[in-house]
Amino acid sequence: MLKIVLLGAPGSGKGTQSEKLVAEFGVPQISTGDLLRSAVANQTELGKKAKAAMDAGELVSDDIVVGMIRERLNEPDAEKGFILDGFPRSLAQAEALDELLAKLDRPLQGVIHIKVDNEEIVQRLMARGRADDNEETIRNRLKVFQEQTQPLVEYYDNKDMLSAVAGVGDIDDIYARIKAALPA
Ligand code: B4P
Repeated sequence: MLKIVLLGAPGSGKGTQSEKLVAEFGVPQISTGDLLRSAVANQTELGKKAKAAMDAGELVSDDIVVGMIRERLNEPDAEKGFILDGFPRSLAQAEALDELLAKLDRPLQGVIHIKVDNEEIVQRLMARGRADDNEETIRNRLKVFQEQTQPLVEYYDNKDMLSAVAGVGDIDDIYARIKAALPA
């Protein structure tokens, strides 16, 4: 039963590698980015609140995102495990996750940090061209990552839960590195 977090800057390949893990391990990918984009597309109240932050490359409020994750982790398919993709993204979210998983008695096994340098990220995301993939927003997302998400590297390292993987090069090679880094 795989219960992991994929941590990495925007465009580091979290979504790409999650799909491969889902196909091999049969546990759901839980992507806060996907959940938020779906809420925006469906014009739900939550989506309306999230849209401006997403368009600007800022984080959506912890309350909204943690509430979404609480609901998703309570769905039956998450009982067999999960790959958290893009969550947590702040210390407050990491602490909320610890609390949620303790209540569910489903402790996290480990955190994989996919490392890619900023210039490669800007190139990849400009090539993808999603609504929030323009240069100004990408640079802001990288700044937000540095300020709010990077502290999680130390947070999980202190808990001895962190493995770093080089995220540049062939997608299958990166996947092999991730598999080698998975918690036993
Ligand atoms: P996300 O959807 O998480 O977007 P992302 O960080 O860009 O990651 P994504 O998974 O899409 O990129 P990937 O690396 O797979 O978040 C979007 C926004 O939602 C945030 O800015 C924020 O506003 C909000 N949000 C989400 N979660 C939140 C939270 N927890 N709290 C608050 N707000 C939150 O892929 C990128 C591209 O690289 C793809 O085109 C892919 O094909 C390519 N690629 C992948 N691997 C490659 C490789 N090895 N070589 C070359 N290209 C590669």
